[in-house]
Amino acid sequence: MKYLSEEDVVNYKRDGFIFVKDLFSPEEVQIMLEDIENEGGAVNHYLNARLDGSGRRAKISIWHSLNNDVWAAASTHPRIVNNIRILQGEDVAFFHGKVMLKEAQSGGAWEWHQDYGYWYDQGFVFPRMMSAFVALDPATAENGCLRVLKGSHKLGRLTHGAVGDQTGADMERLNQISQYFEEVTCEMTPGTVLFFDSLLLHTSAPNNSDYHRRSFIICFNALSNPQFRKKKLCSLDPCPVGTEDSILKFALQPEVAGV
Ligand SMILES: O=C(O)CCC(=O)C(=O)O
Repeated sequence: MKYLSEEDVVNYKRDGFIFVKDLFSPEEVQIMLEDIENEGGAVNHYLNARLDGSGRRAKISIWHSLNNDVWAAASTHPRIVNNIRILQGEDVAFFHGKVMLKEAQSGGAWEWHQDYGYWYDQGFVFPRMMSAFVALDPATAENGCLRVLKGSHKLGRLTHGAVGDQTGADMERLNQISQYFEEVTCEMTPGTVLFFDSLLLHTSAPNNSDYHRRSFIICFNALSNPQFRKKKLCSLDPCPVGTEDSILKFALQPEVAGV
């Protein structure tokens, strides 16, 4: 079990994010990657793309319910849900899951934004929301890993507007304020998880490398946070908590895997 300590919570509240290295094992990551590569899997079913500011396609597969698949197993995994509860300081509901397919030589950028820049417009009253970013491939500066402004969650919500098909923070304001924050390049090994606050400013560059940068992001809302718009509706129920071996149950049988 990898549960965060009180000191980790203090650091998270100071910085707006925290890394947990190897939260998922190589076997668990492999099962998630196999599902991405399965043409009949959930990722292909929900696949979509959002143009970035320069017209490149940032591929995303997103869903708002827990289904009977490896992604639900990862979303409700005790190492995810219990750490989210520890950091949020209360029980949470599952909001959505999304696989980000930043493919070699083609994956588009994600513009600077706060997740609450999107979610404010979906009617969430407070920014009591957060995410777990699971690296599935090595994430490096070269293949467009996440970059965050450490401590920027303390700014409160910035004004956001449309950038391509995405929602981006007001760049004039961002250019003025970025000097007050350290920019952290979030290089991550597969299985490492970045927990981050919905007000943390973050971005990622396009992938011009020869290596995919795929990841799974799971988003949660605090149970004390009402939503007044029925748009991208979030469940009001506590997120279920699965078992330690829940992902491993989705391993392909050797005959299906062609072994
Ligand atoms: O996957 C990325 O590079 C960025 C994703 C992101 O910023 C988001 O989903 O809020």
